[in-house]
Order: sequence, then structure tokens, then C-alpha cells
Amino acid sequence: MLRKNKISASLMCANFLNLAEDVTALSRGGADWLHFDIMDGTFVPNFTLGPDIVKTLRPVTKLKLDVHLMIEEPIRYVNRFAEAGSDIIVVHQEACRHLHRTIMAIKECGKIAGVSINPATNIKVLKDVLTEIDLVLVMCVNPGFAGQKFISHSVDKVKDLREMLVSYGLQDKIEIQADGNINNETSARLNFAGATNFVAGTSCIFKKGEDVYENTVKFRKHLDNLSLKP
Ligand code: S6P
Ligand code: MG
Repeated sequence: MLRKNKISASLMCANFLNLAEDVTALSRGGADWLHFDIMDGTFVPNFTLGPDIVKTLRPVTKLKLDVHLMIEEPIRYVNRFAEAGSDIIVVHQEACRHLHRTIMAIKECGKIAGVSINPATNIKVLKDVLTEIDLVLVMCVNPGFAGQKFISHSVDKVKDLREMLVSYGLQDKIEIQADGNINNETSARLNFAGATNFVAGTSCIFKKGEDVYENTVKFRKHLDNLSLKP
């Protein structure tokens, strides 16, 4: 199956003085998901958004709301984010004492369940939960900040992950998402390795001083051209 490449636009990189305009531009430009980076100042050394921003945007957009929880023991907040209107809830393997239980909590809320792994985490930790999840988020930078350098090893990790999914016959069930310094060049390499979902931030559609709509259209075309390749 050829999966359509998706854009998940990273809202922490948007213009908060004109958030509604940015969301409209992303939607018209061809983004698929809105990506919410939720940080608790403990799992990662930064603070960003919370459930209220998800709740605020839910009624004003048809885009799917993709919540990336960079918080310790995210099971405590799964219900809050589900009730706020999230469609996809992604937790970090490193932040969960009981990963399986946390995934089940997401699924009990009827949401798409994803697990993220940091650059230093081996894909093997996912093996025993693969049948339960819908998405793996491979971090291509250490989580916490926008504007970081791409960690090249992430491409090999995506390739190994794709091979692991194929070996279990799960490649059509589980989507591979990549996050961190996603641009035309890194997305092409990651797509070739097996990723089909790209978190677009300051390196891509939210470049300083550039138009969000135009950049989204350009990135959409770029990803569609990649999808067409065998
Ligand atoms: C980082 C976070 C990301 C960033 C995104 C920013 O911890 O998970 O989603 O928002 O990486 O993009 P860029 O292009 O500045 O790296
Ligand atoms: Mg993220």
C-alpha cells in the first residue's frame, strides 16, 4: 500500500498573535494534521501548550489534532487531552512507567495511539506494544525545542523501524512520523527510509518572515512528488 504523505504542522512554531489566520493558512495550504507540542518542564526542559489550546481550536478546524505529550507519566492527562478534542495522542516510551497501560488508556478514549522514541532510544523497546499502536513518532532532535540540528542517525532508525514493521506484517497498520528539523531534504531521506508523516516547524513552513500558506503549498507539493515515486 502506498500511504499518502502527511503534514502535521507544529503549532508551537506558529504566530500566536495570529493563530486563527495561521490555522486557516495551514488548512488551505494542504496540511493534514495540527501538531501540539505539550511540555511539562520535567520530561523536557521547556514549557509550551496545554489542553485548553486543543479545546479552543477543536471547533474551528476540520484538521486532525495531533497531540505530542512530552510529559512525565502522561497517563495522568490522557483523558483531559481526549476530552479537549485530540484525535491522535502520542506518548514517549521514556516517560511511561507502564507503557502498555498508557496505550490502552488512549485507545479506551477512542483515539489514535502513538508512541514516540527519543534519539537515544532503540526501536526494540516498541516490539511488545506494536500490535496495540497506530503510529510511531521518531524524534530526529532531542525533544524540547524548535530550531535544532537534525540527527542523521534518525534516518537509519526509521529504516530499521520500517523493516521491523514489515517483518511483523504491520507496515500498513502503523504510520511512521518524523519530528525535528523537517525540510525538503530531510523529509526526502526519511520518506525513502519509510516515514510518511512529517512534523513541519521552523525549518519548513514556519520560516521566519515567510508566508505560511505559500510554504505549506510548497511542502505539500514536495511531499506529493515523493509519494509518487516507487
Ligand atoms: C520538539 C517538538 C517539535 C518541534 C518541531 C519544530 O521537541 O517535538 O514538534 O515543534 O521540531 O520544528 P523545527 O523545524 O524547528 O525543528
Ligand atoms: Mg513534536
